[in-house]
Amino acid sequence: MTSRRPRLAAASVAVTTLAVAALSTAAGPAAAAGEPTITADPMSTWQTNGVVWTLAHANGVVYVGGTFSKVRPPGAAPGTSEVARTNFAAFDATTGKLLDCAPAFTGGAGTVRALEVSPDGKRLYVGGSFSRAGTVSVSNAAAVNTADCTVATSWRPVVTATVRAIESSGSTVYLGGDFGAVQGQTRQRVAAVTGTGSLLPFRATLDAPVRAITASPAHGKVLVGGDFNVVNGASSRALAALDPTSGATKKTFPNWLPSASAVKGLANDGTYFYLAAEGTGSFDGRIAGVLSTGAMKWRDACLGATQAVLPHKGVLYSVSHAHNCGTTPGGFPEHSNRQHLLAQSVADKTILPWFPDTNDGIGEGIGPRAMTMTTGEILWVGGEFTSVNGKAQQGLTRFPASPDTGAPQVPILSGASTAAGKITLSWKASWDRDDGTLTYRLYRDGVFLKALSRSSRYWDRPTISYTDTVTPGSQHRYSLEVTDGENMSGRNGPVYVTALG
Ligand SMILES: [Ca+2]
Repeated sequence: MTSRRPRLAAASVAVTTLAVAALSTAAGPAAAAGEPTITADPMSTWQTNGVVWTLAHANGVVYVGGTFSKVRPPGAAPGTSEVARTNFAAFDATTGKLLDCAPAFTGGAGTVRALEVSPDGKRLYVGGSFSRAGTVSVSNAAAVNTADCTVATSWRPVVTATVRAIESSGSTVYLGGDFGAVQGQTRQRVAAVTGTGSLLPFRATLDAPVRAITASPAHGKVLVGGDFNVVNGASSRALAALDPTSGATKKTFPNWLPSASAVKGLANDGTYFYLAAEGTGSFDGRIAGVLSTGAMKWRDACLGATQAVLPHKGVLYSVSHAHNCGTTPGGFPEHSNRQHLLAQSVADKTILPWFPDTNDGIGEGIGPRAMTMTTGEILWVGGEFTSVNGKAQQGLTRFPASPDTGAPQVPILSGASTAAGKITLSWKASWDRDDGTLTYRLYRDGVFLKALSRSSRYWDRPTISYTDTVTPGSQHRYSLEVTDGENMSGRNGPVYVTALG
């Protein structure tokens, strides 16, 4: 958070040197260069009564797809104040207000698994397992006109099974999923159609479902991820780069992912692509690759299945249930807590000090599953959680870029004198969900004495001490407060200490 905070710059000049010098081994090089994340402070958000699988936004509206039948206002307990919404809902991206746009997606398994907005913002493409969108008969894929929320009767490709991924690129709409045919033609797990739903020649054959697609027309590539082992007859575990027009293989990745790992999410920022991996006792983390060459940029080794990735302003946000990031810079050793949201430096994979969290929740019990960043820089997160930062909140939450509203807790202060005229104050470092370096302000007899900045994380809270020099034999009253740069804790203490004479 530090880099986007004008007030801190003026207030912290005196402690800048200390802050940099104090960075512990928990913080990698990216942390030293600043903390460019959004906040970890949730905004008031509506809730769902089931799993949110996918999110998208356009024109100030956030669209939510999943497996649910009701939504309810912020703060409402399960089963209260509910409004019917069948596997689809729309909200004002900024105010969070529930909108009237509400075609029901029904039939089939009755679930929405993919949402994607066209480049011009006029269409919302919807994939999943359903046979009706509102009153319109469809086959696992549909389009909603964003201007008036009508279901587009002109875009109704017939897809034989669940659609799990959609990528809209130029005038082409790529579909990925479990299917074997589209518009009556053989298409094994991936296909491309036009904006009017006509099947394009693009064709690739994969031996297992596609779960994620990201296109980079500038690099002449469509990347697909999923459960597969073989792409167009060649070994390419869980990831492949295809020609955007023909579907021919541009690059295989036979050795990037072990056989027990699948790709659950893909995204790109125009230079790099990023994947989210889920493994069973296997690779579970994130990989960054170079779009132009297909070379690996980095991979982390966190354990705890990753579901989605979202690059934004040099930070890779991800949702997972990471419980061991011990070999990743800035990461934590194995612990019983499952950390469900992470931010990493795109440059070097360092885990940044951004630790909002959810619980595991319902369904498979893996917490969040989807993200979208609005143009107003609000990160919406959806999934199967039922709490956020320890408070009841089901299915949806969101975090703004500012303001940071979370104050760190003031630590317990203790003091003792071990030498004539010397009083040593000590305390265990506090921590903050979106600030890695906190500033501790000591007071002696009600007067400001000293500011100390130290790096801390919730799993790494060093003991901090400061030795004051006073008149031998004199008694003093000490208290302590701590700030993240924007929010000041209460002041604790006081503790009374008499210096040895
Ligand atoms: Ca903070």
